[in-house]
Amino acid sequence: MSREKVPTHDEFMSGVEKRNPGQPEFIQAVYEVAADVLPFIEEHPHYNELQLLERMAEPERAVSFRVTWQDDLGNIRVNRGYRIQHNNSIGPYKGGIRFHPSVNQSVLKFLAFEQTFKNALTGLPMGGGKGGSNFNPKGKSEFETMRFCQAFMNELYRHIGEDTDIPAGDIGVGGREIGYMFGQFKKITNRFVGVLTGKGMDFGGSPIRTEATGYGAVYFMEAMLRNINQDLEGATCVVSGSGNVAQHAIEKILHLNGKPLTASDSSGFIYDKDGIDLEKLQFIKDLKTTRRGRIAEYAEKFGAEFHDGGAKPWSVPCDFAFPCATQNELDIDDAKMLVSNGLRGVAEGANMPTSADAIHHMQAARVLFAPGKAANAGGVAVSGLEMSQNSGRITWSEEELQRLLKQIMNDIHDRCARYGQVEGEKEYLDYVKGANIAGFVKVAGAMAAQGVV
Ligand code: NDP
Ligand code: 2IT
Repeated sequence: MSREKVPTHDEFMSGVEKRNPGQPEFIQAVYEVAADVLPFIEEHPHYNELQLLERMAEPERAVSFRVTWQDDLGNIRVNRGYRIQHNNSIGPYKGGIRFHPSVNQSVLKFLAFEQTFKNALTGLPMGGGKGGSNFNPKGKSEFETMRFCQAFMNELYRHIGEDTDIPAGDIGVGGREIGYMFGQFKKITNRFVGVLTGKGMDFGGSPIRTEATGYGAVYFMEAMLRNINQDLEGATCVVSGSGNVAQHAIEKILHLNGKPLTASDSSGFIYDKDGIDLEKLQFIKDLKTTRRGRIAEYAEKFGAEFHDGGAKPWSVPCDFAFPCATQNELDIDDAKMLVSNGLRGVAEGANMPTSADAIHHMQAARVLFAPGKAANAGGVAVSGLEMSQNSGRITWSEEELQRLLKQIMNDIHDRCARYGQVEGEKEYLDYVKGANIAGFVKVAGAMAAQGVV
């Protein structure tokens, strides 16, 4: 087979940009992966012959649909729903659903692209997908949320299935929303199957799925530190976000005797100089999961500082940073501030929270840096284990799942380390490059074996 030479990064990206106008997040995610993978392809030309990176940069299917529902006042409301089925080479499409006003096709395509690499890194047989809606859950009543979830599923059910595409939660979608969507899927299809993960424990959910993403991100940090004979004991940790991922990152930091100092939401961040302890964390969990209030209440209750106006916590001096809110929440100025304050490591609980120039700045300062597709893979990994339990109609014990999650995070660390060697460095690993290449190799191998389809 003959093929022209491997494209340069600029050549490759100019094609991606032409095909995806007005989609900056998607272009950003592909740009970062291509920067690491193209030099690897240069050394392994058969990937080029089969156009594997080009094929991976195109979702296999992108569905967009109208979601019509009625609010409590009787008004008819219209939102847009999406499901991006990015790549099913190594297993059925798998990935979360996001409800947030900022959701559009670019955001979901970036998330589905990242998910494909992430799921490959877990070692479990899951392809990549993502979905969601521009629906804003803030201020909605319980019944409005339920009616929206049902209306969303009225269309989504055609595109998903336990062996086709298995959605889960993400921003704005937690156990409550998954329950409503599952109920509607079951009503429409009359089938009780593991078509969604993150379900309640009474109807097919898995132990520790709720905790898995945050715990996993801290396990990944622990694994990077273990590799250089260090640990989290007594280390100060700055966390952004206060949702599912942030809460459980804080919890695991506490289990490992670290000191979490901050939490945030879109209105600003709290800085607790005494540290957030388990009791204060319980307040955050109740505040965010049950009462759905604002993080400023923490400052009032415990006398901590509150920085408003959407401020981010990166000005607080720390050993380790865990961005756990959303994409592009840590930029180059933040990175400079963190490094000058003595930062030692970052694990991304969120997807693509750090800009590329910020990553490069921190890596140049030899800060350990774990990208989201590796560090936050614990959530989807336990989702994969939920799928296995559902297929076998059994529930494994919590101890077993705790053990498997830790094992999977350590394995992901080792997969990234394998491809993350840095020339001239004995100890320092480039986990970004390692994750991108390890994910690529797995998906590309499966695609190559399955022919040009
Ligand atoms: P939640 O909805 O539980 O929490 C999201 C948190 O981030 C809230 O504190 C929210 O504040 C804040 N946030 C969201 N959007 C913005 C924004 N545009 N600006 C500022 N703050 C914002 O979501 P999760 O904790 O589940 O998800 C957090 C991140 O982790 C996302 O990037 C998600 O993709 C990623 N992730 C989640 C996984 C999971 O299992 N849930 C798995 C892997 C990754 P506010 O309430 O004010 O909006
Ligand atoms: O970004 C992610 O990995 C998730 N939101 C979880 C996906 C899943 O299928 O559990």
